[in-house]
Amino acid sequence: MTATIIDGKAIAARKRAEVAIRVQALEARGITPGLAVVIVGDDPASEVYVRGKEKACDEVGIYSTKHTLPETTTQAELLALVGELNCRSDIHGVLVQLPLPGHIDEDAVIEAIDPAKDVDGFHPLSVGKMLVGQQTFLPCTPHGVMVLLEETGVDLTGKEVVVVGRSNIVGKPVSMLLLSKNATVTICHSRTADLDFHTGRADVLVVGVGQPEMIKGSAIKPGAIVIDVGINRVDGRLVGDVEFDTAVERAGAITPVPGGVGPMTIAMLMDNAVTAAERATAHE
Ligand code: NAP
Ligand code: LUD
Repeated sequence: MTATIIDGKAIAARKRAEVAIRVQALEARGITPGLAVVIVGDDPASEVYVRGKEKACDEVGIYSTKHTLPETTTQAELLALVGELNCRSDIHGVLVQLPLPGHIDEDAVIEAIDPAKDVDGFHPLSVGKMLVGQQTFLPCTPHGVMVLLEETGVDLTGKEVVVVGRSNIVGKPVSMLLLSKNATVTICHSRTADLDFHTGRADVLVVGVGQPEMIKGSAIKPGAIVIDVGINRVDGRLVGDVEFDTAVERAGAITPVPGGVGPMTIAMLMDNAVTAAERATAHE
């Protein structure tokens, strides 16, 4: 039996279409949602992702501005730009693409973003609100993972869910969202003693480690739902953190790379940008 392929590309397209309808409703009130994307340096992967974000903005009707700064930009210069964007009334969402050059303190930049415009959901206030279940901006990739799981129809209540990776942008937040849906969540990382033991018990396995094809089919519970967040370039080809060819023979459902979580990250960003505009203009 081979797994059902979870078509992130198609699900993301549907989400963008839903967002476009909300943009029309804002337009009818004379409001155009605006998103500012800041990119520092010339990391080729970041450029691809930011281009995808601009293209999605055009498609759904969000006004977007792109701010490309040189690798040599100082932290003070970047903070000054973030400060300007925070003040602009035509910009409802501000995003600084990561990673930043080594001489810039990422935490300081994230904290400088107005939480009302934090469409990445990376600000500590946003993270804290998510943790306690208050309304905020959910981080795009973890939120995209939750939407993909919802689309499979799985009821997470009581399920054994294993997350591999504990980063601030993937593993930790996705674990908290899964917990909020009543899953029993195990978080694994580079110091986990027996990774296969944990992955082999997972009804739902979410992997975000940045290690090409690290999780083999033999480590997956037969019939499990596998969400592969990883994006790795190997010999000019994109592969996930899961070895797709062996995993697809074991899993019940699996996301491909590309065409899985990646497009969802962008779709959920569109959702957050429009939400930011809706919230900022609720009393207009
Ligand atoms: P990261 O910050 O490098 O974190 C990697 C995590 O994986 C860490 O928690 C690390 O453990 C763990 N890990 C590394 N090697 C491991 C091993 N051999 N066994 C078990 N755990 C291991 O990476 P990230 O930002 O979370 O990104 C992870 C992957 O997702 C990357 O491929 C990235 O490109 C991709 N990504 C995709 C999207 C998307 O939209 N699809 C979004 C974000 C990231 P320690 O904490 O112990 O070091
Ligand atoms: N920083 C992100 N850094 C990296 N894949 C993305 C991403 C689209 N501040 C901030 O955009 O949300 C972010 N906010 N991230 N990422 C990763 C992470 C950030 C990753 C993949 C894709 C955004 C994407 O569209 C395509 C796919 O998987 O099908 C493939 C695109 C390709 O590389 O050809």
